Amino acid sequence: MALDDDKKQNLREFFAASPEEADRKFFGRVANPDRRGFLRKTGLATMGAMLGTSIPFHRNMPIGFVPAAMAQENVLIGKDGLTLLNDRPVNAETPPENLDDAITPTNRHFIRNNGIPPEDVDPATWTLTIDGFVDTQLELTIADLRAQFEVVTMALTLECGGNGRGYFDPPAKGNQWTYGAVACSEWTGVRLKNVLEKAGVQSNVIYTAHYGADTHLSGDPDKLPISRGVPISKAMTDNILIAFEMNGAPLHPMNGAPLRLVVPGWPASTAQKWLTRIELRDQVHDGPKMTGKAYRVPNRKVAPGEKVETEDFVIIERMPVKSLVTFPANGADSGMETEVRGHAWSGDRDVSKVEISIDFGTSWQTAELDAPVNSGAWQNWRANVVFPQSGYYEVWARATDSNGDMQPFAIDWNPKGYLNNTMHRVGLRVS
Ligand SMILES: Nc1nc2c(c(=O)[nH]1)N[C@H]1C(S)=C(S)[C@@H](COP(=O)(O)O)O[C@H]1N2
Ligand SMILES: [Mo]
Repeated sequence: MALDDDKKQNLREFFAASPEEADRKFFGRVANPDRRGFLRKTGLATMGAMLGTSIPFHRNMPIGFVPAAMAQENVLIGKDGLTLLNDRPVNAETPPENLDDAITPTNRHFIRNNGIPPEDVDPATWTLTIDGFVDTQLELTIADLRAQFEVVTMALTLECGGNGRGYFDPPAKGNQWTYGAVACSEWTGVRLKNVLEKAGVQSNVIYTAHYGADTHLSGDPDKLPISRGVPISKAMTDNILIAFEMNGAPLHPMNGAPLRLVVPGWPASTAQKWLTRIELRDQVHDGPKMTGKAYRVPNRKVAPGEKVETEDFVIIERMPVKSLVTFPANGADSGMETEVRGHAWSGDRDVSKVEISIDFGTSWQTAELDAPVNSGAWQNWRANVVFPQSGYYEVWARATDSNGDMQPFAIDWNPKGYLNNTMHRVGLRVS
């Protein structure tokens, strides 16, 4: 791409401020009645020059639209193939093309810390307490977990509730995640359900509360960075693990070593790292980041920028249907024919269909879609795509789940920037 980073930034700002005006001024595009853009010859030439090629389906491009290859976020600091968004606490995501593996390698698993991770953890003496409304309080070492419960290995998808926040307009405060706060590694551990059954869940229990050993950014030992929980019905599902291995090795320190919860399908904030205690409660948990507006969305559709009262927010439960194109990379060169592939997932549901468009959503081709390797794992898909002539194309992917929910084209705005499951667009120069 001939475009330098400053120009990319300006273009983004220009389009963000006034998409239609930017489109008209920058590219000479005017809207047709169907909201598709009509690119005048000079505009077409400008866009083509910036992309280094022509755009065969330019008549289908929606108005107010930056080609995805130009809109790519600036990569801040590369770190094991991750993009660092914040260093205190550490937050880093994985560019989509580095998530191409069916099982995410540990060095490509995103990191989302709310506080300061514990140091010098000793797996041999680490204990997990199960208490609250239980028949028998348990104190378990990792050796106890291995000895007393069935040890299972499962591929499980974790996605931060704020993944995609970077594309909200007006913007939402917080880490500006783009696409890569999602991963599906292989986790080994014991089922949360089996451990809770052993403790004996009392009949008044409605919610869990999870506690970890990380410390609050302020350094105040009486404050917790985050403590979330799930309804007891969710906690008793088969695919939630108390995990001590990640991809066949001890957990990575940033991903919760030596012990963590893995809760697929729900905001990964429920998947407590550096896990020390699970409490069973007779009321909804009220720990840090459970209350207020954290990990909550309005109980109704709201207009972009609309102010919503705290009491109108509800706790996010399952994550919505979503997919990612992991090959080719956005901005790549391609031959006239290519395999396009990626992953798709939908919290507590299966994905039933993934479709690909190369003509800005006018026609769709169905991809080959694998079943999940186990419940809670993302599904891999691939399609062979043939381009009719050389030029600039966008590959769009959209998944539909077993309930018929399909990924939208535009963001359903919410004040905290959660649950962005819009279609992933990848720009390609084909020749
Ligand atoms: N103890 C603890 N657990 C935590 C967090 C944290 O800050 N502290 N962050 C949560 C959030 S918001 C997410 S998205 C996931 C991220 O898991 P990862 O860092 O292994 O990718 O961990 C969750 N568990
Ligand atoms: Mo998160």
